[in-house]
Amino acid sequence: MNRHPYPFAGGALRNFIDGRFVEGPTRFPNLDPVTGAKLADVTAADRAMVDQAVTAARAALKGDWGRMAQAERCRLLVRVAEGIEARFDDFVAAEVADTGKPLAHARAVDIPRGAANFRSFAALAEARAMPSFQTRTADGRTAINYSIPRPLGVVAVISPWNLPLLLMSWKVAPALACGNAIVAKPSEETPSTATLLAEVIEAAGIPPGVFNLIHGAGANAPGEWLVSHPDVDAITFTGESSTGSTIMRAAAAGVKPISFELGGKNPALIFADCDFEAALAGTVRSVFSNCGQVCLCTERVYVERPIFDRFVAALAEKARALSIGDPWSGAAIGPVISAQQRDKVLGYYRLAAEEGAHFHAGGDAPAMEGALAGGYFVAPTVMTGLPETARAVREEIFGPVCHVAPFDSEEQAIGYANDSAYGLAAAVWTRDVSRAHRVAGQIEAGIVWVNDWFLRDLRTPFGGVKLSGIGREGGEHSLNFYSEPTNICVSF
Ligand code: NAD
Ligand code: 6OD
Repeated sequence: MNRHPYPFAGGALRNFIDGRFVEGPTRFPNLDPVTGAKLADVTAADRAMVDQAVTAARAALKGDWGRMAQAERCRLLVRVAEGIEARFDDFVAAEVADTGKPLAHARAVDIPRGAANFRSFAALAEARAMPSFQTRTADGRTAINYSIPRPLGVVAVISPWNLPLLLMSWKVAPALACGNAIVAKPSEETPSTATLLAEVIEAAGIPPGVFNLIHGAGANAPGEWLVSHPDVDAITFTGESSTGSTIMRAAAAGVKPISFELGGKNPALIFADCDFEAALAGTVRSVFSNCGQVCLCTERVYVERPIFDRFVAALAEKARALSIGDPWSGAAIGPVISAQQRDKVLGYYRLAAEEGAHFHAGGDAPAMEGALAGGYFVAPTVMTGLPETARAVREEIFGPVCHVAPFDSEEQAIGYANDSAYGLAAAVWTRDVSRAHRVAGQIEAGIVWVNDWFLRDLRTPFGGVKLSGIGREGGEHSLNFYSEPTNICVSF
């Protein structure tokens, strides 16, 4: 496919505050993970700009946005979806440039979901009805009870780099649909689609101050200044569990509502009665999609012993066959996001080797040629032989890698799946319907896929247990988080 130009090539990305694009006082480079070359400068917000963004959001709540009919708000959100679709190629080029992700992934998942998030939450919010009912007390008084949803106020949205537009819009869309005003901070690694989103939001006619965007890093930087800002009413965050823990401390000071979608160390349980080819293809997808950089990716594969050797051999063969390279050339595996992430993943490969892993595929960095030699590539990796106590089996690596281990009973498989500090997602592969329900119901995770992976319906609850998060978003769960109901009890 012809390379569509990166929309900010050679320029400087700006913050979006109170309806205006403004430069920050300092700059940092936005690097292309495919080559390591600079794509553009990003101008970072300083503390005063974070204040201005929060002030603008507060003011917007008191202006047209606060008075707007729900139907009109939802109409504007549909215009945002249309705006993303109208600039589809720009969004794809920006997402691919920032992340190096496979072009097919950006075209089929990231950008369509960015638009779908706005459409879906506009429709859900417009159709929302809260129950009302009549009450009669023991002493004979009667009342009608109804509830009205109010926005939370100013919502801080902090998002990561792996699915930048998808994950930012997953929070921005329902928060706007519920009438909030937003200050959003994308990952410093992926500022581009967030900036395009600000352009689209402005063009859609959403009033100034309703959506503000600040650029910069997290700790001791705009992220931290935003989540600790006293005039922010709620925080919604997607990222690492350790960052969630830090942000929770900031939220605790103001007893603020939080919604956290955090890390995972997700298992796949593959029973001997599965459809082998489907389980294999599904596991290849769940381990290697987006170079393993989806929080839902499988990093622990447990295979019932009768098919263990065959499955490992087939998975390793598929891993070795994955094409690695430039996303615009159609490669299935791109680089990881940064030099730091590459070093982290390679560090886990070395650690796994020290812990006794046997590598069936990968385990190192592939030799890349020409401009790609400066990119952040790691090899798709399949390993076996580690004890369940190994750090490479217990800690989230967030790269194109899995460890495969055998199991001998349903009980043992469930035990392995649940023996984790995380609880985000799991996949179960079996043809036995009773077993599928029995096993899925015992797995400690926010979502369990049976005979599939990453099949999404935006109405379902999405989130994690244990270190993987707090709360649920999706459908009514998002509407419930991004609004506060007031119960009104009218005696008659
Ligand atoms: P990260 O936690 O390093 O950064 C996420 C965001 O938080 C960035 O915008 C960053 O600048 C900001 N940040 C960092 N420190 C901060 C602080 N002290 N205060 C405020 N903001 C701060 O995560 P990442 O490396 O960008 O993303 C990868 C991680 O995200 C993985 O652990 C992955 O599993 C997780 N993730 C989870 C989900 C989910 O839905 N559960 C989805 C995607 C990614
Ligand atoms: O599909 C979603 O709604 C979602 N939040 C996916 C998260 C993927 C994590 O990287």
